[in-house]
Amino acid sequence: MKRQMKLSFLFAVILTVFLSQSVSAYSGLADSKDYAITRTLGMDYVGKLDSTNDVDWLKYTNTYTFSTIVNIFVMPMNPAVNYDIEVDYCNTTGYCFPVNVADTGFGNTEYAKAINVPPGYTVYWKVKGHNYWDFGFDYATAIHS
Ligand SMILES: [Ca+2]
Ligand SMILES: [Ca+2]
Repeated sequence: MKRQMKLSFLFAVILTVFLSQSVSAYSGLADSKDYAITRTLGMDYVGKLDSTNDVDWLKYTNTYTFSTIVNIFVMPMNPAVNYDIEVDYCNTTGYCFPVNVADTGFGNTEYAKAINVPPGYTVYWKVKGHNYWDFGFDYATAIHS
């Protein structure tokens, strides 16, 4: 019994630490492309959509002198929610076009795969709810080479 209590306390601490990473996520944060959160390749970003109209924009610019192939994903932190990513791929003159991303359903990770990013190009991606009720939970997203 004592051991069980200890474990659940530990779990609560871990959960609190985990959830506190997303305190900066709210409607008004990164709601448009102009205010997209700049990301580098690698580390996950944890955010939250807190209303039906809330979206979060993120972006990555290839600052290398060579092209890089990237993958972008969004993973909902709750199996009851369906989050989507929409990708906008922009060249050095600011001309952008969308990249189709297939929906993978409730609770599943969604991927934009094998996007070739030449030097100076910027990839924007928007995290949004799939349905009007898909919000209220954290997500993790990242861009990886
Ligand atoms: Ca937002
Ligand atoms: Ca989805």
